[in-house]
Amino acid sequence: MPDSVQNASALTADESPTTDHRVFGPSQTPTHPLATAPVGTPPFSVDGFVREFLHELNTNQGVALSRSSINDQYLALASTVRNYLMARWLETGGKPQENQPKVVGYLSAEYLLGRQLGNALLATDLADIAEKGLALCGIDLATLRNQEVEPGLGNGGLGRLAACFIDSLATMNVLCIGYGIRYEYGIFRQTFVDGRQVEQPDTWLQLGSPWEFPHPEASVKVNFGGHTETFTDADGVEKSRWVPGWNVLAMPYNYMVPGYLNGRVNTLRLWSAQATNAFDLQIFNSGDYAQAVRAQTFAENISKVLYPEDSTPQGKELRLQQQYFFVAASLHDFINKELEEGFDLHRLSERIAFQLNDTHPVIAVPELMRILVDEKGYDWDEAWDITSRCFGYTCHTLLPEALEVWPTELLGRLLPRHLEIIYRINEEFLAQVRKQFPDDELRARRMSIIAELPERGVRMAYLATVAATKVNGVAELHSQLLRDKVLPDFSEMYPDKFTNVTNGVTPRRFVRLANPKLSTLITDTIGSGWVTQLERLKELEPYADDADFRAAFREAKQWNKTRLTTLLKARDGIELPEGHLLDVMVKRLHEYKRQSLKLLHIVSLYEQVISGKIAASDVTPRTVVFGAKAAPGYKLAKETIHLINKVAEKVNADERLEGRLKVAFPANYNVTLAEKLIPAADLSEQISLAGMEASGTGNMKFALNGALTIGTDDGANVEIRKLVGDKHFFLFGMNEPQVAELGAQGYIPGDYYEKNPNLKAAIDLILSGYFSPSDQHMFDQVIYSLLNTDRFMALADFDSYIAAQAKVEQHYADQDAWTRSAILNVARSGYFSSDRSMRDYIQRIWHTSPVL
Ligand code: 26V
Repeated sequence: MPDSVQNASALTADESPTTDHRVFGPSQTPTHPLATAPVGTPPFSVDGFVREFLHELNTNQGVALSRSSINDQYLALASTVRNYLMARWLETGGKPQENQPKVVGYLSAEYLLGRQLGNALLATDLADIAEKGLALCGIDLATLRNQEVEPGLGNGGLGRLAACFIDSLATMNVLCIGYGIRYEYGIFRQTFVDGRQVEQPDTWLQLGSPWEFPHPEASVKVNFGGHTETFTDADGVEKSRWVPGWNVLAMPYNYMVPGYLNGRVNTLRLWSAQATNAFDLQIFNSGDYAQAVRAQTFAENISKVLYPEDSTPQGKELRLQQQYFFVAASLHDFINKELEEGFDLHRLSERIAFQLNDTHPVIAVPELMRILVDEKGYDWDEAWDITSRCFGYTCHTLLPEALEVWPTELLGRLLPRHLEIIYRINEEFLAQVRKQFPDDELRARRMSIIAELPERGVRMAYLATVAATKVNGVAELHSQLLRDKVLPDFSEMYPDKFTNVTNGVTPRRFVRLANPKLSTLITDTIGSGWVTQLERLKELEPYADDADFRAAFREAKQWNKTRLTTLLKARDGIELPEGHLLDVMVKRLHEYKRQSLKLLHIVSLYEQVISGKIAASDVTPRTVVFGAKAAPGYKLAKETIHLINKVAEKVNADERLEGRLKVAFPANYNVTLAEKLIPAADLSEQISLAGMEASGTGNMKFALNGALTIGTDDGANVEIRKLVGDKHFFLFGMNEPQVAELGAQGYIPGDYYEKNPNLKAAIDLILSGYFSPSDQHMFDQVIYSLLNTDRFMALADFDSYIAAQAKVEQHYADQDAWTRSAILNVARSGYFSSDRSMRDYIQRIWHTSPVL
């Protein structure tokens, strides 16, 4: 227990309920309620909560309640909840011990956490008490929740997955340290100006950051640059060592990762870059003061901003700096701080399983080799034996342009010793290839970790695959394609290395918190255990045939729609009409995800009405909601956003539609908005070209919240459809083999345009400048890329997509049938809990066990 909590000093809180106006008087040396609280039960009475809250308001914010701002109140509430979590955190984080269970070291450049307060209140069961206590102070809990700016330290699915995984591990009592980067600016805030995306910096730290604990004393020095030199050691062996050129400090900020109602609190450790002291700065400058200050800025740049470019990962020096920065700090931290002194590193894999979240942290492999060989004096084979037991590698994409290849020129300049080590790993690996596959030099070249073209570079996915104990894809189809198409030579050489772990999402945040009404209905029907045993949702199946349950289910959906309507009105000035089918497509904007296909559906419907081909009254009342950020440098994606907004403008204003078709595109889609949008949705759009979306996780969140999916046979859609059943899922489009075949045949998008009059009319309407009166050619790029290349075959799937949408409308017309399907989607999606994903990782990859 920290002194500051135990020996709280006398304070004045006006409007406090006590007569002596003291929260803690000197005569009352308070025993902090946390000291005696049984694990997992809230320690506070409402009165106790009020005391704690006012105490925090007074001591941390230095204000009286009467003068406090909403931000003060939010920060005080956060500290109050945090203090409760802290007691267990300190325990969990105790001194390293012998025979401690194995820890998961999740290495991820991104954590898309979402707001913390709601989750912390849920994990501690303090929500009711807090609400009542705050009400006594005249404060509305919901207002304080809305004060929180979410930490958006990730781009999309990959970052959110990391956040779901650490939530599940804490809930399952598995020790885990999440390692990552504390970006000062997370994913940009998206605004629209004339329908165009404009990026604003994400200043998430500006109003205070009550969930983090900086530990400057535990900072770690991270070296860069310089050169290597050879020397002869005491035994006469020639060795290489790194003489770095410059360094920065990595300062850890710890975040609590609370398990759900189990008292466990794991740690997320995010590193922030600081300049080292003046002496170190002199290594790369000549002692000139102004230059030294500039150097400080240079150092701090490393954790300044999250790369929003998930479109062109290659060639960014700062990005490689970020990767090495957090990986070096994390390995150092685990080996030197988390292990007991004198620990025999031969046994490292008994204590840690490092999971590489995509290739971003793969530089950890040569870094561990460097530590073992250069710093600890192990010989190469011993070091490789240790290293190759410590890592698992998860691949999250199949797109060739998304696989990181670092130019050797850059890697060698930034990390010269690591490049040497990588060359040696490659040499030994290729020797093994040649031994196992003699007289197959082409194979050895194909498998080389070093690419020769277009320039010499290190293929990080190959390095990871060679080093890892297990390599996994993130859905069955993706794992199969990874084996058969991306890494076929490797899967032939190491058939047992490859496995699948289908992604999952945390039911705490994405059902229990995001959908309180549905959660209550579920708990009232099957009891409360489902939040940690999501497969128990199966018990809802029989209720799909119960008219009362269906009515209650529809009521919950309606409540979510009303909540969304209120939010979008206040947040974006968007009016959602009542009684519409809510059709939602939210995800990053990428060509492969095919927002353009959804757009063509909308334009086609619209065109058919305004040209009189169909009557407005034939259109099923529908509102399409988009949410999508485009990478700032991804021109076509940004043009697509612009086009969606322009189409929305026209469609929404056109009375010929009689209000039956609306398009909404709230800006800045993020976790916070997802939590309101997904529970309200009727229809989930998962329409990527088959074989392109590794898994998707939004698809799972929608199904769990009772939206039906219209989707291709891609990623985890395949598994969702299998589980919920074909009758309750709208499948369309080519499957992956058909895509491959059409590609091999030579795909000509123009043929589809010519053959389908509705498609042609929709495209022609855009080309006519109808949506861009000021410039007829405004959207030529978007359209010509579809007509000329259409790399992701949107036109080829158009017909089938429209037919599937017709089935959606038919089904939706029978509200009972639709609700039945929605309930079955919920009941049959329990598999997609990230708790299940974690069990799979634990059993097949990490071999860890829960602690008690
Ligand atoms: C995607 C693309 C697409 C085209 C251009 C280059 C590029 C570069 C990076 C990426 C994203 C790669 C990593 C990623 O975020 N993957 C996502 O991981 C999620 C969690 O496993 C998964 O659900 C998504 O399907 C997958 O796209």
